[in-house]
Amino acid sequence: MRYRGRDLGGEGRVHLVMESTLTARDRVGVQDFVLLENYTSEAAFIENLRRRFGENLIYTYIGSVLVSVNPNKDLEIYSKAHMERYRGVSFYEISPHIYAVSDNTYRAMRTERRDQCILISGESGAGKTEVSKKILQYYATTCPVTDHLSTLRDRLLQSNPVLEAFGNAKTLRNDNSSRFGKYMDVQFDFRGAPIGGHILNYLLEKSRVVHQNHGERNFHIFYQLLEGGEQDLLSKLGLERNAQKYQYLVKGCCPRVSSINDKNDWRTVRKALTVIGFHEDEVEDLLNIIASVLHLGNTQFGEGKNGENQITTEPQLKYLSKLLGVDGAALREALTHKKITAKGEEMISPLSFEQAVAARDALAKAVYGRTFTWLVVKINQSLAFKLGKQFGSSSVIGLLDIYGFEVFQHNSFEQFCINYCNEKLQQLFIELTLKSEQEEYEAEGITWEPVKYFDNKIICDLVEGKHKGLISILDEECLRPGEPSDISFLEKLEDTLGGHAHFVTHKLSNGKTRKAVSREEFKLIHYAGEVNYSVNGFLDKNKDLLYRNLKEARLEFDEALVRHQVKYLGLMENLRVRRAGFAYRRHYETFLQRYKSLCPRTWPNWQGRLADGVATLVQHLGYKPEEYKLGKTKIFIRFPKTLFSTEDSLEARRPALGETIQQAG
Ligand code: AD9
Ligand code: MG
Repeated sequence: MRYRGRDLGGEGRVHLVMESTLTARDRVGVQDFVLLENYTSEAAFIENLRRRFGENLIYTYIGSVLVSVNPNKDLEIYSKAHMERYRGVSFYEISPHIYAVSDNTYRAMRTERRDQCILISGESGAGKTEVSKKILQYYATTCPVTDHLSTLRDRLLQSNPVLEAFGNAKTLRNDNSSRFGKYMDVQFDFRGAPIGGHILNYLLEKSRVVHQNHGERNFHIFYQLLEGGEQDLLSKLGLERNAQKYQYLVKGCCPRVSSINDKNDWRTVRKALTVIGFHEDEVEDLLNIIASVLHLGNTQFGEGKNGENQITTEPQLKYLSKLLGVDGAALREALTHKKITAKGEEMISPLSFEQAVAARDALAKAVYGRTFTWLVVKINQSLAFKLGKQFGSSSVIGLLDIYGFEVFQHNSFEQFCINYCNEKLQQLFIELTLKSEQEEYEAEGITWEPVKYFDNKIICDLVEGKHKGLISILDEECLRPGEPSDISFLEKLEDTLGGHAHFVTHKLSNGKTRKAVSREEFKLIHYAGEVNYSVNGFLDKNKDLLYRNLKEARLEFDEALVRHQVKYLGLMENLRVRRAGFAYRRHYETFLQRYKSLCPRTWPNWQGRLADGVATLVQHLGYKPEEYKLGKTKIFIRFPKTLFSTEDSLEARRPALGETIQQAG
């Protein structure tokens, strides 16, 4: 998992590591991967993560990128005191933490008056959502807040339990897995106080409403309502306090989860809805809809006297009509018939049993999906910045929390969407990392050799290219008159994309067949690895986006999992980029202030230009020309060991320095 904030205070980097002894460094590893001696070795990279993890040090930098390993246990590192420790402190002066990233991002926003964004990525269960909450808590606790803004702050925080209740579920991988993507903007005024927020949601896994894999659950809200709802409320909604009674809740065979307390969570959500500003009648509407989804799931069909397909569960129909406020007869008709237009005339045609079940499930998914969208709209209304112009111009910090790259034995449209999304994120990430690095060298007048890296734009173009991209071809096939099918879509792909270096089907150019890809699959060679996608269901799913999820859960340091993520997140590449340039940069003033005691000509005070003072100092220290460069305002040091030896000299001189100061005192 990684985060990116802007690196405001490049100087001061690795301060803590340098303060520690070599032995300690060996034990806890390095806190910034750019310090790794053997930085091209994946094994050394993972060993460093392992050592730090063993010491409960879950965060490590690669420059301004923060890598985090989920501890899956509560660590005492998120208290208010910890937050205070990271306030206003330069990025590398203190051990790596999400609060350091949060604080630096915040300060960059304020000083540069530019919008900032923190990108969070990683596999399911990596801890993305947890960290996005920690960032929000950090801002809520440390930013200035006046009385009338405290309401907004509370609403921002309370939006999480509500969105999680309706958009998260237990999966095989994560008991609280986000089944939607979220981009949240927090808006700040000129004083740095949070004044508004906005949430963009996408790709809710609506299919979960009607089906869950074994060992998984539906969205939390259903269980919360049944466990925590007052008896009166349940009676009004026609519900029983037993999840086993509801078809949409029994598919995964796990109504209860040991790590989840649905009753308590229900109270939290009810309170949060009130804090956010939902009126009682709006909450009632919301719960009516949740209950009606459960009733829909229990709506059964059977054969009537004349062989027609009909609803056999009258009580459900009664509740549905009451809760949704629709006429019972109209609902009955809608669930068992469809309208078709033939020769310009509208006709009603009965649905078969299978068609009726599919229509029922489609209705449940649509109702839930729209309710979720409505919920986000309501939350956004409550977070909207309404305080007028007296607060001056504002800037935002955005938080992105999406799915991670995933590969299963069987991959379908869902994995295609997720992996494409990650491909885009990876592209953005590499571009930003390189760009900001290059910009700094340019601004400081430093020449450097750019590092070659794999540009995954070629894969993004393959997927999103106009007319010739995979998505365009899919859309065109969905709209094509005639009888488009998943296989005709695959054939179109072969015609258009065959021969592309990152696209493979079973057909070989010599007319023979490739065994590794079946006749119903295409393979994409992604940045992070090769994935075979089965085209089955692509057309239907493209019209109605759904999602599903994975396998076993990640409690100790799982090397295979870590290795995979190191690979797919491109961390080694990122490290190479960082190391190919200059590992450290410091403003002349900071550098001189810290090390001036190591040179008689700069101690106790250098009177001339700062750049000349630094040049004098490093010459005295014996830096070789290839080890450093002097920019306009900063010194750039290529190798960590150069700075290590300077730090060691400082460490060795400290007692003597102390004596001098004492004597002078
Ligand atoms: V998914 O893609 O939405 O399925 P996430 O969001 O990456 O996934 P999440 O934040 O939900 O994972 O974390 C999974 C679980 O790991 C949490 O419910 C916690 O129990 C646990 N976790 C995550 N981060 C931390 C942490 N910093 N400290 C302790 C953590 N536990
Ligand atoms: Mg999540």
